[in-house]
Amino acid sequence: MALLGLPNAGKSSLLNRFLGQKLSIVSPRAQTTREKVLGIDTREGSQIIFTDTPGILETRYLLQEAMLEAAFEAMQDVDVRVFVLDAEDTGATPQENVLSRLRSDSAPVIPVLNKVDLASEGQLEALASWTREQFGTDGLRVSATTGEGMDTLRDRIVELLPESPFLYPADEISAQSVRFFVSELVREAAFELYGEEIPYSIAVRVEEFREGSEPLYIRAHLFVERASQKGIVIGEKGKGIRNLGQRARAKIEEFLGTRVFLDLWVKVLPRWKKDPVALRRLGYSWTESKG
Ligand SMILES: Nc1nc2c(ncn2[C@@H]2O[C@H](COP(=O)(O)OP(=O)(O)OP(=O)(O)O)[C@@H](O)[C@H]2O)c(=O)[nH]1
Ligand SMILES: [Mg+2]
Repeated sequence: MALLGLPNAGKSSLLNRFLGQKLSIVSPRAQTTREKVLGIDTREGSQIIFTDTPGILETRYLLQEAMLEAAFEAMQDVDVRVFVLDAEDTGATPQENVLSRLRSDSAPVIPVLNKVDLASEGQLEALASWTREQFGTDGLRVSATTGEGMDTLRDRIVELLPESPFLYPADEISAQSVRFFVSELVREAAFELYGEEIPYSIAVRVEEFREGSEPLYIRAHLFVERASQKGIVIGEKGKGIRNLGQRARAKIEEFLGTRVFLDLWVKVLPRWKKDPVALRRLGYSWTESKG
């Protein structure tokens, strides 16, 4: 199944809540997730493969094209689509072209009103009547924060999933690399520390991951678009990058359950968000015609 919706609706938070583990990065700011994040949940004889996706957005540069494509690709590939709405933001409904894609026959849609812990009854009713119009059913009320409604949502998903042999071993939680999650956690720390456009101009790539070392040695490059941004990230006397390193290290240690030495380097990769060659180097992909 795929978690789909506008940016900031709470898709990644829902994935983490389902898995009972922090897998996908979360921030109060929109457009945090840039790629699909896979989470595998096996229990009581069923296996759900959750796909978190980037928020569906209007694209202005190539990175966003890749993000949008990842979301649409997930929408196409899955058996069940969970369409997440931010219930406290009644205006946040997507445009008709997105809705018609969502409603297309290839997979059922479960509309979900997330953040019920923040929303008023009036907001919930307004959105429920909107989902009734669009999908013929009231949005399921859930909260990724309190866990409200999540069991019901899980049951609905399982009901709609087709019978199939397990695709992954029962003890596996994701199919993506540890390097990917490490780089994501560095990005999450950057969202917490830096304002304005900085987190959006940062890409992270793990360059070295020394298995067997104690503490585990990880070297990562943090790419920014301009020299001025490098200055901001590093900060006065290196204070910024030290803070970032500490925060990111704590997150990575929690994720890996082991002590980590995190070696962060800031590099300028001019206009990487718009440059097909740079984007590919950073692991983003999209169909060729847009590159
Ligand atoms: N109060 C409350 N806050 C929530 C809930 N779900 C998510 N949030 C908050 O909403 C913000 C966005 O959450 P994310 O999970 O990053 O949202 P997203 O849909 O993955 O966003 P993008 O990756 O940018 O598309 C974060 O600050 C979350 O803590 C909820 O049920 N209740
Ligand atoms: Mg997200």
